[in-house]
Amino acid sequence: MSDLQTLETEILGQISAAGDEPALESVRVAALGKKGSVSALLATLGKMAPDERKTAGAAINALKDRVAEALADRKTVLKGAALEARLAAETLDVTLPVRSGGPDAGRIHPVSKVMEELTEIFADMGFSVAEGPDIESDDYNFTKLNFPEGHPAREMHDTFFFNPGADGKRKLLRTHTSPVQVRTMLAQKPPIRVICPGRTYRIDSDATHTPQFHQVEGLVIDRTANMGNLKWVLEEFCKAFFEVKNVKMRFRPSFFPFTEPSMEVDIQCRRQGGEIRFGEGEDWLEILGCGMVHPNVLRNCGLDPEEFQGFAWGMGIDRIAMLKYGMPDLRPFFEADVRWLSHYGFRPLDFPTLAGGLSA
Ligand code: 2U9
Repeated sequence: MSDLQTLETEILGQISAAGDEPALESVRVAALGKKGSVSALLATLGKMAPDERKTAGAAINALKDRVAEALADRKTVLKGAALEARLAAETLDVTLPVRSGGPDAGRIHPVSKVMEELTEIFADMGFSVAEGPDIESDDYNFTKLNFPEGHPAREMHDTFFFNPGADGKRKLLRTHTSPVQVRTMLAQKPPIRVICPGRTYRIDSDATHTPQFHQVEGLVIDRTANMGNLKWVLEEFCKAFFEVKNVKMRFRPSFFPFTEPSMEVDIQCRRQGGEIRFGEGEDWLEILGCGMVHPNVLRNCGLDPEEFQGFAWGMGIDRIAMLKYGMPDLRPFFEADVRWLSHYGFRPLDFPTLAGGLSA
């Protein structure tokens, strides 16, 4: 056997013995690489006489081609085998039952759930959500809302004040979300249709009050917004939120500095053995306050009351969550007890939609 044949047999043997792609690559480098055995043979051609170079050159190049072809064939085989092995190793039994725990173990807090529900209901009526800071100025929380300096209504709010800053002014924790509407009116022109859900703070603590609580307020400003529109919006909201076909509402005169006239609103209910049902019965339950925006507030927020008018309302989210989901005590809302949350919380992927049912 010539030297060339011996070399070819040797290399082809190594190629078929290579068990994986890295081993095959080593064989390729040893034969066809810069310092490989076949490349070394090709390098001898330059020193040969022209006749000898012609025959030897043809033979060595043919050897090189056969080696390259054998390498390519083996590579295809090895690639296929590697894929088969991976597919076999990575098979999943899709018929196995879903594991408990994991992301499904967490629960959405009823306050978050009710905020999602409110947003869904009011978004459907054309409202957008506005947000603002929890730390506010006295001006936005009180003065612009028609609470005169030194007015007892400021004290009624039991405000958490910060120490005065370099300018001598005291910042505070907002006592209602109304400063968000003030900011909205200062930043955008009517028509305005916003709801403002968020955290609020008052120095108050008993079975039905916590120092930090949640409110949602709403504001509509345009040229004609009136009490009839206000009544419709609130009735539609109550029907959608409590998931009843009809609900009777009662509007009683009241007082807030920022609205005139002002009203408190009760909804019809039936109390039965510790349970409350809405949309039926002879009892009444107060759920919100509302009114037409006071002309002074419009003026303070850069709007001419001769040109624009509007209505606003406010309600406690914690309270309506307790009513809707039958939670008797407010304090556990803020205690982060997983046992309470696993009982009253909601599954993370059950998003409330009007079409699919809010609390389904
Ligand atoms: C602007 C103008 C008017 C917001 C309103 C109420 C009535 C109200 C309370 C209900 C229960 C707060 O959580 S609660 O104690 N709120 O009764 N809120 S009208 O009126 C506004 C707000 C902003 C610029």
